Amino acid sequence: MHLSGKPSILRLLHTSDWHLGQHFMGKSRQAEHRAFIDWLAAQAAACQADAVLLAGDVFDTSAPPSHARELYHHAVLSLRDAGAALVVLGGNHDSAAVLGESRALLAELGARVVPCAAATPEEQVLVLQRRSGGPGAVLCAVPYLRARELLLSLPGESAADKRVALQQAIRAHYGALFEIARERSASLGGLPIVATGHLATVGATGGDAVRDIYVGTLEAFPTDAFPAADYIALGHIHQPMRVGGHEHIRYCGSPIPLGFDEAAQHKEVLQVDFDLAGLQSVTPLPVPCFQPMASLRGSLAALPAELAAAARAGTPQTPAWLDVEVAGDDYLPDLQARVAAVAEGLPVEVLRVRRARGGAAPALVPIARETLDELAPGDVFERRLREETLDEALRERLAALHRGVLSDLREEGGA
Ligand SMILES: [Mn+2]
Repeated sequence: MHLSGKPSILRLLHTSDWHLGQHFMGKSRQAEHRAFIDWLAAQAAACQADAVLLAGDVFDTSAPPSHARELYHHAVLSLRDAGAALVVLGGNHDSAAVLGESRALLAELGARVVPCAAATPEEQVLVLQRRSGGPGAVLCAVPYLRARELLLSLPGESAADKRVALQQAIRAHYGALFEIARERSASLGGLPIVATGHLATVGATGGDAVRDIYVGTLEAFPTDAFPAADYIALGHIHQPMRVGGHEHIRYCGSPIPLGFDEAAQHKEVLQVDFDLAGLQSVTPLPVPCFQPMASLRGSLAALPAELAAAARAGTPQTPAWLDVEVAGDDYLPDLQARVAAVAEGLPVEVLRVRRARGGAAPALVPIARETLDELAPGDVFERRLREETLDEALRERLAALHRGVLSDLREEGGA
């Protein structure tokens, strides 16, 4: 970040990973999403943002329910009323066909939609206009890129070959757009260049949950393969972070926690200011918490105090959603009932109760009564491996391959 003292010529709001229509342990996120959209429109009006970039995963599924589509339309209209131009990029959760179907209609309302890689690179290079009139920046509008859009698969290629080829194709895609953007920028008197993306990158830093995403992945995109844009607005990772220590390459993260593992994260939208020299500043705008959520871990004895503390974030109208994991060696067949009794009368809703796994004597844990819901996929695989006689090197290799498969699945349908 540099503070040049020159006037800002363009102000963007960078957001991503809305996952409209998400259903979460039987709970709808509709009210939270609506509150977020109204908050975002108010921010865009208050800070006089010129444009809002939505960097992929608009919807949670490829066939979003009607209420999710309605929220999307509500966002388009609210941001138009707030005076900010909306640019929507497709994510790995989005169906390109669903985003594409309303593209021409939304263009009439000032929103530009790039659902997938276009037939020609020119279609993905957009000029962002200033509120006050006139061009403010050139945008390389890059959505989530599917291998089939960029490459012809060659018979006999290994999975590793395909990943290397895809990475090179993504780099070439950025390169082609950037060349066009540079010419466009020059012809407009040297405007800043912004790029978007919806992908995992190497060099992203963050908590363990995020780090885990990269374990075993070869397809994460190296930071130095991005073009020399003034700002790169990324989606796909739900925790806000800068990439590889770069101030100008950012994930803004999802605006609401999409799982209990995100409950403790700060959720934000990034306000990005440009002057004629390029990036001026990046300012996180913290998104208010519309639905308190917490993960509680501890012994049954400690639970009443923990529940009471978590309940302080809830109200009778909006009870706090809780994920409770009880530690201890006792076999507790009536755990659900015990937790429910402790929660009685508090403004909380316990969405999940689990027993802690592992401990000193995992072999003695009565796994027969366990349900699959209580286990992570890695645990299931590990237990299956335990039934085999394998040397340590082979066991580790199998576990690593399994992590790679899980990571691929997350890439397609996960974050
Ligand atoms: Mn996502």
